[in-house]
Order: sequence, then structure tokens, then C-alpha cells
Amino acid sequence: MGTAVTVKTLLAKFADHSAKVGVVGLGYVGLPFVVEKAKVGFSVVGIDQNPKRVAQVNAGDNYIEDVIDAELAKLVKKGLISATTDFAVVADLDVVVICVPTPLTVNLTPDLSYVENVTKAIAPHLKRGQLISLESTTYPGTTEEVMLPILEGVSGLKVEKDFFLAHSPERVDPGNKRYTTKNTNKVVGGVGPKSLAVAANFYGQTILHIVPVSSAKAAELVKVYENTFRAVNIALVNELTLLCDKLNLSVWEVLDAAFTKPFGIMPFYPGPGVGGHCIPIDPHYLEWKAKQYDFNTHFIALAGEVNRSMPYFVREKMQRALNKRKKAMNGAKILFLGIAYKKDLGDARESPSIHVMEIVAKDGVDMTYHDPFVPEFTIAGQKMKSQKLTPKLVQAADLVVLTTDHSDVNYKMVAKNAKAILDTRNALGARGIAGKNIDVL
Ligand code: SAJ
Repeated sequence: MGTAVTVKTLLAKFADHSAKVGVVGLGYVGLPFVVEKAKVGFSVVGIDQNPKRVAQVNAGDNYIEDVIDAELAKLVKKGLISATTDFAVVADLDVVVICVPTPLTVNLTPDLSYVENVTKAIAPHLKRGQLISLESTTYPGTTEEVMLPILEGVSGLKVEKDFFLAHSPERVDPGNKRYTTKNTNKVVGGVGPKSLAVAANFYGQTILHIVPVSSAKAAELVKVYENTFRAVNIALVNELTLLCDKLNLSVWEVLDAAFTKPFGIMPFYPGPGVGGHCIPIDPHYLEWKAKQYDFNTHFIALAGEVNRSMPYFVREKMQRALNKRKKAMNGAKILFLGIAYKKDLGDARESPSIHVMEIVAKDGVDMTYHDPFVPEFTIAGQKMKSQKLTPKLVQAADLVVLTTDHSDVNYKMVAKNAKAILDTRNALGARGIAGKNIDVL
């Protein structure tokens, strides 16, 4: 079958939604994507290494906050969504979308093991006429330099002639109710023009606005730039916080006033550090790639340093707050409010709250926490459970440290009952709650 026929056949299957879609990686990106495609009638199979997740999907049990439970259950019941750990299903698919993690090693270098292992698992089942699309955030060049040689080498097929390969970065703002998979503009880049055309058409079936770019490499850089933009701007306000501490000025007052400028500025706020699976990680993929060209991405390196220094600044502010009350850190009863990496989510990955707790655990503090979204987690080998937020719990603490500004917390009660509070998010000030017992970053 010639390429033209292959492309025509594939586009026809996209148009009538008869294409069989596979999604590898059923996490915060993959599962919402599965549901979006199935909602318009595509038959979608999720492929995940975690048998528990596979079983949950096949039972219609949702575990991703941004997915609506009833929608998943209904689509599984209708037979439009299923899941498996077995990559042999790839042979029957028309499209395979890869949404696996791209973490960092402890030395802040890219860990592409998930992407490589998945590509190696797909390659033996690769068929003519298929589209493979990588959504994981990675350095420019991954799709073409890492995935393509494996796919062509193992299958003997040629990209653009026999199959199509693209990069379309995921753009998910966890917890954002306004921007979903469907209405978030989608950047798409192909390893060649046919791959771009096929991939853009596929994504365009369920996503309102497609942004085609000239190559997979360009698409990869677009995404890493987006997250670098955030990391650098968050680091800028964090650095300003450290300077305001020296100048004895309130960074919150300065920023609130600066953000009244009606143009040419964008609000970012200081915090106890930068968490999540993207901002503290993705920019270092670009930093690593740039070094291959003997190029130093100074802004990325500096932003990472500043952001990673914030938990240590929180520790210093804790020491000062206790010291004012003639208390040592060692043995001090500390109540942490908020463990998740950002507000109104239950995700504690890379959470700055946890970094702070790990640091001050070494000072011998006696920690408890309250987080309505994180019922339990393990820190420094100690399994902890979220405590019910009562006046008694607050009164028992020598210091309350507010590290995540969840919306649904009784901050008035906390301010009334706390001996001392260190508010690292200005959650109280933002609610007009003031008091001599309150310190901020
Ligand atoms: N943070 C600050 N100050 C700020 C903004 C964020 O300290 O002004 C902290 C947050 O508390 C959190 C961390 O930075 O710990 C990351 O928060 P985030 O909202 O910037 O990042 P994520 O990982 O929740 O989601 C981001 C998306 N966020 C937004 O665009 C608002 C976006 O960058 C990506 O689409 C997404 O990661 C991704 O998957 O790459």
C-alpha cells in the first residue's frame, strides 16, 4: 500500500472516529486524554505497566482528579475504554500516544528510561500506517534522535513512508477547571510533513485549536520553554523575597502593587519552593541538551538554585519565629498546614512542604500536619497522617507553618488559636487576616 493510500486510509479512520487509539501511561495526562478521545466515539485502549491502574480503569474506577468519575465509568461500560499491560495490542492500533514520565536523576540529568522502554515495547508491534505521538515533556531531539532509531531499527519500517512519528507536548494545568484537554491549544510537530499532517488531523478531532510547528524538535522546545518561563519567573519573585528580607520590606506588598500595572507584567508569587512534576524538572532537560552544544543556559541553572533554596529559607524563618519566643527548634511542636505541591490538589510530588519537613526533621522538631487533600504520607521514614484541624491541635503547636494555601481551611480559627504562625503563601494576608502572631516569607 503506497504512502498516499496509507495517509488517506488513516485520515478516513480519524474522520469517522473508527481509528483504534492506544494511550501509553495512564496518569494525569494519559487518562484525561483517553476519556476525551472515547467521548467522541474512538475506541481507546490504555497501556500501563501498573496492573493496579489497569484494573482500576477496566473497573471504571477513576483515580485522576481532573477526570470525571461517571464519564470514565460510562465509557468503560460502553466498551469504548479498556486497559492492559500487554503491548501486543499495539499491532491492532492505528495511533499510539505516549504519556509517560520524564523525571530527572538525582544529578538533575534527564531520565528517559520510561520513554526508551515504552518505545522498545512498541517497536516489535509497529505496523504500516500507524501514527506514534510522544506527549511527554523532554529535550528537543528526543523524538527524532531517541525514539525514531528504535522504531525503524526494530521494525524495518521507514518513517514518513510506512509510519508516522510526531511530538505533541501535553499542556495540563492540574486542577485548572477552565482549561481542559479539549480547549487547551495543542502544539504538534512531525518528524516529517506527512507525520505532521496526520498528527494534526488526529488531535484536531477532539481538540479545538491545533498549533502546527515545523518539526518534532520545535514542538519539544516549545513545551520546555513554557515551563522554563514559569520556573524563571517564580525564581525571580523568590529571589525578591530573599532581598526584601534584607531590606525589611514586605515582598507581598511590593508584588501586589507591581501587579497593578495594567500591561507588561504577569503575577507570580513567592513560596516555600517549587513542586510538581514539571516546573522543578523540565527546564533541566533543556539545560542538559544545551551543554551538548557547549552552551550554558544560565537562567535555568540560576532559577533552579533559587527555587531549591526556598525550603532552607523557610527553615531560617522558622528558627527566627521560635527564637522570638525563646524556643529552640529541637523539640518544638510544629503543625504544618498543607502538604500538596500547590493548592486545592492532592498531589504531593516534589512538594516543597515535604522538602521543608525533611530539612527540619534533622533539627529534631516534633511535626504534625493537616492537609484535607493528603490523608497520609511518609516522611524521613515516618508514616504520618493528616490531623483533624481543631483549636486544640492549633493551640498545642509552638509554631504553625502554612506551606500550601488550600482554599477550604478555617484560617480565622488558626489565626485565633495559634501561638505563632509562619505563612509562606500569604494565605492569611490575602484573606485580610492579620495578627502579631503571624510572620510571612
Ligand atoms: N508556584 C509558585 N509561585 C507561582 C506559581 C507557582 O511558587 O507564582 C509553585 C506552585 O506552588 C507549585 C509549583 O510552583 O509548587 C508549580 O506550579 P505550576 O502551577 O506552575 O505548575 P504545575 O506543575 O501545577 O502545572 C504546570 C502548568 N501550570 C500553569 O501553566 C499554571 C503548566 O506549566 C504546564 O502545562 C504543566 O505544569 C505541565 O504539565 O507541564
